This record gives sequence, C-alpha cells and structure tokens, in this order.
Amino acid sequence: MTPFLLPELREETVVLCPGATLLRGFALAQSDDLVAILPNLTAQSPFRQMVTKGGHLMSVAMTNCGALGWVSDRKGYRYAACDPAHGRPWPALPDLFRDLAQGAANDAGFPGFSPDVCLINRYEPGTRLALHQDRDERDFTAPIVSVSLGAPAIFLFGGRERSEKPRRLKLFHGDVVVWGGQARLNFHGILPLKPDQSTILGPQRINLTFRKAG
Ligand code: MD3
Ligand code: FE
Repeated sequence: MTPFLLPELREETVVLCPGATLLRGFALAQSDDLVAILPNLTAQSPFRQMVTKGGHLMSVAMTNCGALGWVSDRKGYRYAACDPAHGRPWPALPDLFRDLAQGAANDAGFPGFSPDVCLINRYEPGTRLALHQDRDERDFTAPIVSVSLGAPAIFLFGGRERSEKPRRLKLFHGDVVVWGGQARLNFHGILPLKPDQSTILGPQRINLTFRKAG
C-alpha cells in the first residue's frame, strides 16, 4: 500500500483571509479529465493574447467557455456572448467544469454558485499577470473559483487597496482557490512563470477561473 500517493490524502483546506479559501489538491482527482477536455475547447476558440484599452498586448494568452467570455480590446474590458475571433458563441461549459466549480464553492461556504463563464488563462515561461482587481462582473456577491493546472506559479494577493503589500502563495497543479465575500475585490496577480518546469502540460500553466458575470 502507498496511501501517501492517493490524491485525496493530499487535500487540505486553508482559509487565507476572510472570504478566501485554498482547497489544496481539490481538483487532482479530476485533473486528467480537465486537461483532456482543453483541446476540444481550444479547437473551437483558440488561445489568443488580448490587447488592453491602453494598447498593450497581454502576456497571458486567453480563451473562454460558457455563455459569456471575458474579452479585452482598445474599447476596454467586457463580457461577450461570442468569441470576437470568429463571431460564434464560446464553447459550452463542460459539465465536469461546472460540477468542479460548484463543489469547490460549496465547500468554501458559497452554496448554489452557478458560473456562466470559465476564463482560461495560459502562462508560458516569463508570462505574468500584473496586480489588478476583478470588477467587470455584475454581481460581486458571487465568488470566483480558480483552478490551477500544470506548472506551479507564485500568486500575489493583496488587499482592497493597491498600496497593501501582497502576500505570496505558490499554487500547484490541482489546487483550487475560492474568492468571495470580503476577498472578492482584493488585488491579485501572478509573478512571471519560471522556465524549466515541465509537467503534465509541458512547461506551461493553465488557470481556469469560474465566474458569474451576467
Ligand atoms: C482574488 N487569474 O483571470 S486566479 C484573472 O492565475 C486572474 O490566472 C489569475 O487573476 C491566474 O483575473 C489568478 C486567482 C484569482 C482570481 C480572481 C480573484 C484570485 C482572485 C478575484 C478576487 C480576488
Ligand atoms: Fe484576476
């Protein structure tokens, strides 16, 4: 018997601050299935680097699935029902994705979470995400559920003010974090992904964020 290899036994729940719960390893048991679904989604709506309102190309490559998707261009940030790359709807949210996000939200104290967006972020070596708040959604009472896959990354999480010095947290393949309540509008970001970290996804990290935007 090697019970220490069972993913279930590596699960752990850590309250990071009021409203933010780290569910270490929560997605490990389903991670192969989550990874296997990604090519079906990206065949319909490929990863692309979006442009900010200020004209900068984002370092993170993104796509979406669900009834809505997060998009950015010279007009700004918004949620849109169709992929601007081709004008058709985003791929549907797979049941496995929805069930995972609902289960995590429920365990973190947010029962009845019903996401309509899964933003899929891809990080390659050097890719970063600058400190920001997520405030493009209509209803800040719904949490955001984030699922980390592939290479580990250092997550920065600050407070409600940009001036607060962010804490650092390393997120690994299979980790899930639920951000709601008082933590919903906290500043956060990702440090540049380190090179030479090869995983199930090669040298990249994929993050799924589930949101209720509409
Ligand atoms: C804390 N993504 O897509 S997920 C984003 O790893 C984003 O790709 C990061 O920030 C990533 O907007 C971080 C963790 C996360 C997501 C939303 C939050 C943390 C959050 C909203 C409020 C507070
Ligand atoms: Fe964010």
